Formats: sequence, C-alpha cells, structure tokens
Amino acid sequence: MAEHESLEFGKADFVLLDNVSMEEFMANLKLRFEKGRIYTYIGEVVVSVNPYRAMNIYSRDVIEQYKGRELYERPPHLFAIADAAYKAMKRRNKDTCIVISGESGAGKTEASKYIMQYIAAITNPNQRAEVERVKNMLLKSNCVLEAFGNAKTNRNDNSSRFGKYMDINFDFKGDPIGGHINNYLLEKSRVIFQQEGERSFHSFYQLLRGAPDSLLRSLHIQKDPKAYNFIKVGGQLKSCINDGADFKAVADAMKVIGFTGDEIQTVYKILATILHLGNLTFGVDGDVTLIENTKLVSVIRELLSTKEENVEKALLYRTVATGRDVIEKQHTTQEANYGRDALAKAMYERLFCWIVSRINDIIEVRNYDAKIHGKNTVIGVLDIYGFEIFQNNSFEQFCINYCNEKLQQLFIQLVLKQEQDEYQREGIPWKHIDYFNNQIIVDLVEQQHKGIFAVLDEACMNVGKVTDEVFLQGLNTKLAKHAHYTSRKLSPTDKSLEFDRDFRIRHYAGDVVYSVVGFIDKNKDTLFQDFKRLLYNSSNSVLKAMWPEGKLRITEVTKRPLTAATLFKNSMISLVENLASKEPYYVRCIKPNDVKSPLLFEHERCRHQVEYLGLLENVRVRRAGFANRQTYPRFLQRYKMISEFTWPNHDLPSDKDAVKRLLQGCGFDHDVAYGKTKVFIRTPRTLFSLEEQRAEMVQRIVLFLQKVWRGTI
Ligand code: AOV
Ligand code: MG
Repeated sequence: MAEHESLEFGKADFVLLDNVSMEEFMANLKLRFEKGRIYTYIGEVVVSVNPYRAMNIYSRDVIEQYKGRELYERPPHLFAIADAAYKAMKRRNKDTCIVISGESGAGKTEASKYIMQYIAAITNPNQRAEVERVKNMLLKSNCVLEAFGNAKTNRNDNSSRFGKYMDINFDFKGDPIGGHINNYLLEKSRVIFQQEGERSFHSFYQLLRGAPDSLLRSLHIQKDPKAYNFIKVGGQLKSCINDGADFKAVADAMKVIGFTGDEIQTVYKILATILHLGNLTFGVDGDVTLIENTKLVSVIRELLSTKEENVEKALLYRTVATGRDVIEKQHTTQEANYGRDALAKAMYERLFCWIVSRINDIIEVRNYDAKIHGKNTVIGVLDIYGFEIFQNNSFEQFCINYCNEKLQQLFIQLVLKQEQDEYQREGIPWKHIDYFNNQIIVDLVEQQHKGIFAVLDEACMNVGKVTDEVFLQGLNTKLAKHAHYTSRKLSPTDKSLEFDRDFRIRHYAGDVVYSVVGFIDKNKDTLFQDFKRLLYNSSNSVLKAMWPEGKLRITEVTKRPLTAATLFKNSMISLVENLASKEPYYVRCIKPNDVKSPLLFEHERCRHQVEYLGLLENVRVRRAGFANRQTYPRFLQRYKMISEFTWPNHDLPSDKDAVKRLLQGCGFDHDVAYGKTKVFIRTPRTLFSLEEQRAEMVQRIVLFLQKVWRGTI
C-alpha cells in the first residue's frame, strides 16, 4: 500500500479508505483528480482518470524513480504496474499481461503507450544494437497503426477503431527481442460512412494534408477532403489533430520499420483508389447499367496497375457459376453501388491487416539469443476499443460492446471470483462479497443456438429471403424472455425504442439501442469474387500479394466463408484464453466528463463507471483479502533459513505447523491466515520483510560457507 504520500492528496490506495462506501470512494477519486493525482491503486490494480491535459509525470526522471521499486514504495503510477509485470516476468519467469479497460475516451491507448515507453526505457542497459532496433520498431509501430486504425468519433478525437493485443518477447536477460501484434475487427464501415461530427480514418486526411504536391498529382488527388464523397459524410473535416505533420511522421515510421519504397507507394495508391471509388456513380441506359464518370475508371486502372476494361467489368458484372456453366450477370445500379462500397471497405481492411502482418514479419523474434538459450518470456499489452454508445448503433458497436463484456467477465473471473472461491476452498473465514456477474450478457451474445450471433448466422443461412427483419424476428422469438434483451415489438410503449428496427441490450455498462439495419450484410461481408480476381491480377506485386484468393476460378470457390460475427467471436474467445493463461495486471480507466475538460469531474458520470467496473467490490475483496499466498512446502523452501525452528529441517508434525511456528517467531502471526494447503499473507509489507530477512540470512550462510572452504573455520 502506498502510504508515503501526504493525505492532502487523498488516499493512494482505495483499500485504505475508512469505510468502503460509494461516497468515500467517489470523494477520494475526486480529491485526487483535482489535486492532479490521476492514478490510485486498489491493491495491484491501477485506477486512472483521464486528465485531459499534458501531465508532467512521464519524463525520464520519473521513469528512474520507478525502476525496480516495489509497488507500494512510490506514488501510484502506470510505471509501477509496468514494473511489477516486468519483475514478475523476469524474477519468476512468468508470462504476464497488462489489460487496459474503460469506455471510449477513458485513456486506454495513451496508457498503453506510456507502458510501452516505460518498458523500452528500463530495458537493454548494455545498449545492444539488435535490441535497440526491436524497441524502436515496437514504438514506431504504434504511430503507423494509429494512422490507419484510429479516427475521430463523437466520443474521442483519436478513437481506436480496432482492437490491439501486443506481445513483447524478452530474452533471458530481460531485454525485448521481438514482438507480435494481434488485431481485432477493424470498423471498416467507416471507410464509406461516418456519423455526423465524425471522420474517417486519419490516414486519408493525412494524405490530403501532408503529401507533397507531386505525390498528390501522381495519385490524381486534390487537397480538399470535401471533394471526396467517402470522407466528407461526417462533415468533420478538421480536428485538433495535426494531419500534415502526422503524414510525415507516419511515412518516416514506415521507413524505419522497414517498409520498402514500393510498399509505401502502394499504400498511398490504395488510399487514393478508395477516395476515387467513392466518387464513382452508376446510371442506366435502357436495361444497361453503366458508369457515369468513366474518366475515374482510367485513374483507378492506373493506380491499381490493372486493365481498364477489367475494372469496368468488375464494377458492372458478376461472374456466376450455374452448374457447369459460367455466366456474366449484369448488376443493377443498386448492386453496383453495393459492390463499389464493399470493394472500398475490403481494400482498406486488407491494407490494414497487411500492414499489421508486415510489422509482424519484421518484429518477429529473430533466431538468436532466445532460441539459443531456450528461454523466452512475454508481456502482453491489451488496448481495445472501449464500450461506446452513439446516436446510431449498428453491428460494429455491437461487436465492440460484446468485446468489452468479455473483458469485464475476465476481470470478474480473475479478480472477484477466483479469489473468493479460493478462500472458501482453503477454509479461510470469509464473508462472500456480492457483485454483478455479466456472464448472462456474454451468453446472450455468444451462446450456441440461441445467442444473438447464432440467430444472426442462422438468418444469414436462410435460403429464402434474407433480411434484417427476419433476423429481428428470430431474436424476438428466441429471446423474448431474456432479462437483458428487448425490442420495440416486445416493449411497444418504451420510448427509447423509437423504430420498428430497434432492439436493446442491457449491457454491464449501460443500455444500448441497436438498429438492426445492416446486420445481415455486415455479417455476411460479401465481396464479389470478380474484385478479388481484379486485384490479384494487378501487375503491382505488393497489391497482388494482398489478394491471394483472387487466384481461384469461379468454379473453384465453393466453401461458404465464416461470417464476420463467428470470426469475431472466435477471436475474442481465444484472446480471453490467452490472457487467462498469463499473470494479469489491470489498468481501469475512467472518463471524467464528456466534454474533454481537464477541470470537470462529473460526479454522476464517474460514479456510474466506478459502479459498472465493479471497483467497490474490487476494494472489498482486496481489503478483506490477502496480497500473497503460497503452499506450505513452497513457503518453507524459501524462508526456512530465517527461523531456528525450521532450519535446516523441522521436526513438527506438518509443514503447516512449521510455517505457523516460523511466523509466530517473527511476529507476523497477526497478518496471516492458515488455509488447508496454503498460507495467506495479508499485506505486502510482511512479505517484503520476510524477503529482507531471507536475503540477510543467505548472505550470512554464504560467508559462513566461504570460511569453511577456506579452512578458516
Ligand atoms: P481510449 O483509447 O480509452 O478511447 P485515449 O487513450 O485515446 O482513449 O484517450 C483519449 C484522449 O484523452 C487522448 O487523445 C488525450 O487527449 C487524452 N488523454 C488520455 N490519457 C491521457 C493522459 N494520461 N495524459 C494526458 N491526456 C490524456 V477508444 O480508443 O475511443 O476506446 O475506442
Ligand atoms: Mg483507444
């Protein structure tokens, strides 16, 4: 427990509150925020409140103050948690992970960057060139991924529109030798549409505002974002972000990471193609569908290095196999519009995934130290899109909010449930602390056969007419009695359900009304094979490599691809399994207000977050609980030398009795509890003190043995 700070800044650990009540918790949180103390502990969990202003607490000096120190020795900080995760990995050879959660705009991405910076700063004391290279790339990859995966939303000017989990691999010396990034479902619908007040991905505006004139000319692009249908929909063309300077920073970062000149040029060409695609319009002449602005087709052809007639054909026709015959079917204008939008979204998504995989190729652990010494441990950092509610919520918000439910469930499992289950198992006197378990909502979404994803997949497989309405009917039939689901049909008088297309989920973090419109399309995620072939047949080898499945002929494409929902669900399940296999450290971020003000602590807004994050329950479990536990034999193995009763061996009836005797002898009996198989130590200070005594004894024993060897005894 961090006790060194003056009380004028409030309690540095919520565990130290006089009474664990919502009022006291909130008063402490507010006081600390107002005093510029944005971090507070709950044991080993860091609670962070977004300061919305530059804080002078991340400098090199501050890093030095945290390096190698114990958690409770310094004021609460992200650096302390990063150091704890690092120490656990290094000392105990454990894979660890840092899970950062909180709603959109609460400060997760910023926190993840500070944590990475800290780890980079404290490692590689010998300045090995290879390690410096890896560290530089890990840091630079952030800048590139943010450019392509973040956007301004109505909740956050730099909102992550993808989920990111980054593993950093360390060698036996504790230096980073590589890494791997997993990315989760990019919100690609943003490529063609943004809600009012929002922007598309930063990358587009950066290109327009930062690229040299010669590059823009070669891409046939003009500087004004208003000229492009796809990125002007949200109307927010400016933001507080400096797009021009960022363009250069991203280009430099790509170079440093190791993207080739050709690769970088192709990235720009794809961005430009997408912008041009957005301006393509279709018309009809008799019963023929045609492209109205044919000049754009030759621009697109040039950028994609394909044949002009192939571009036109892919936009206007679809090749279909009927039995053995292959025919070309003309699109209606509606189908052509749909195909164009799908192409733009797919090209962007593929570009993003390709960027991630290129970074992975480059930062992957090289074949040296790690493999030679066989030891390679990992710290994972998770930064996902936070829970969000917009004016209109669709499939993407549904996936994002489900992802947040999964992470809350993991927190409950690891912090609230397992802890209490263990006390019970071990027979430690314990009054159960109640909490809201969101498993019921996780099941509502992902359960086989009757979960929302299953109903959606079933609707998509229908042979008859597949519509969003059919899907909604399916939900209403299967979930009519579910406490966390309702819809306009089921609750006709409910004012928040304005339209027939609406359904509502009671999430752990609040009620969200989703519009069913677009769910089927987004889940099926169809991209006509003709487009894949078009891009595969490009003479630009970088572009071609992004579309390997374009190689297949139409008659060879038989398998129904997995739906977007199933892919996302599977990726979330394996993410959670992965996190659960590591030793977790938590950062819980809170957003103090909705207007990005550094001064405003909106009480109700914060109280709501404290409540749904389960922080009060966290304090209760922690306070009544124990900081450390070890089996009796393990405890003895480590500390038996500090007591005459146990060194070198004890003659008591059991290890448990020996541990009791040892702790009584040291005067720590009041701070521990004896379970069936383990001893539980309440405060870290006791453990620290045992460690100190052990170190002293080890030293004495070593000196003694040296004397014996030298023959002086
Ligand atoms: P998020 O990652 O949690 O939202 P960010 O980390 O992007 O939120 O934070 C939002 C904004 O808050 C940043 O752009 C900064 O302006 C400010 N901010 C956050 N943390 C700090 C800090 N420690 N110091 C100063 N300013 C900060 V989302 O990605 O939308 O879920 O999907
Ligand atoms: Mg973020």
